[in-house]
Amino acid sequence: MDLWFEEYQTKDMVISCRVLRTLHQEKTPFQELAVLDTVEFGRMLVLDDVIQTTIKDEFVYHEMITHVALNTHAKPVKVLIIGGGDGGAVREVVKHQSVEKVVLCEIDGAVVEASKKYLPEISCALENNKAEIVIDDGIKHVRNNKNTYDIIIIDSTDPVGPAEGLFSAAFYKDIFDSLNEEGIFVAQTESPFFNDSLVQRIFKDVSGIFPLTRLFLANVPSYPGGLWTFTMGSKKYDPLDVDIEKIESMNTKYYSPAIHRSCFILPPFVKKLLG
Ligand code: AAT
Repeated sequence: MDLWFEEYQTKDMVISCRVLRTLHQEKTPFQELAVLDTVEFGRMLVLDDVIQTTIKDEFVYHEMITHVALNTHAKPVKVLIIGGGDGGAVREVVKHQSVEKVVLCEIDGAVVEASKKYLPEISCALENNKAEIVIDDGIKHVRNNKNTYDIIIIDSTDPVGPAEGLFSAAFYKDIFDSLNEEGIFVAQTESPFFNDSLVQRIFKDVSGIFPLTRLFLANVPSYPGGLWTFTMGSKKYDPLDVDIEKIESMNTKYYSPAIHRSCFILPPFVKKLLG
């Protein structure tokens, strides 16, 4: 018998993938967690029936949510990741020589445990000696750590449940205060097709708080519509001023110096959202 996983990407649109095996399923205090082995995407982490990451395309998302910001900063030393319990963003951050410490603040310890067990390719750096794992709400963590980080990465679930507050203007203000004076933050900010008003609202909120706001794009096939936005707020550095000739090779599969530049080239329909 064929088993199919279905995700309602919107209330009127479904993506469906053939499943070879359900490797893990549990109800955590925060969400319903599953790890599936699928034909097209390989192993897949699913939270509340929404695909979070897959072996096939995780590299696009994890390279883009990290390297664009880290290579924009002159010398990132202390990095915070909020969410991202799978460890994919940590794996990319520790590739940077200058980084001395990366704190992963994930609300749900079960995501970390399941990723360590079933997704070793993604979670491999969670044991790295630069990495510190904090199981807590990211909102609380930034409030308690002012003027601390060079880079803050918001690798969060969609804006429902525990992640809802991670998309608010009040939270972006707390992020601003948790960064030191040359700090940069970057967040995954959903689809420009299916979450256009959210993308627009976030860009406006961040622009009201940070001197410089930029949006960039990448293609993540397992997310709704594929095309995905990331929003960056920066106190000093502009990603477009980076001398891309000087970017060190990081052994990446999607990110490259040319992509560092081209990901900021936006189609007119996206540009229009930003006003
Ligand atoms: N690396 C890609 C995977 C994710 S998972 C996002 C993580 O954010 C989840 O493990 C969830 O438990 C965690 N999270 C949610 N709310 C909070 C919070 N308030 N504080 C800390 N962690 C939190 C991202 C997938 C993006 C999917 C897009 N459709």
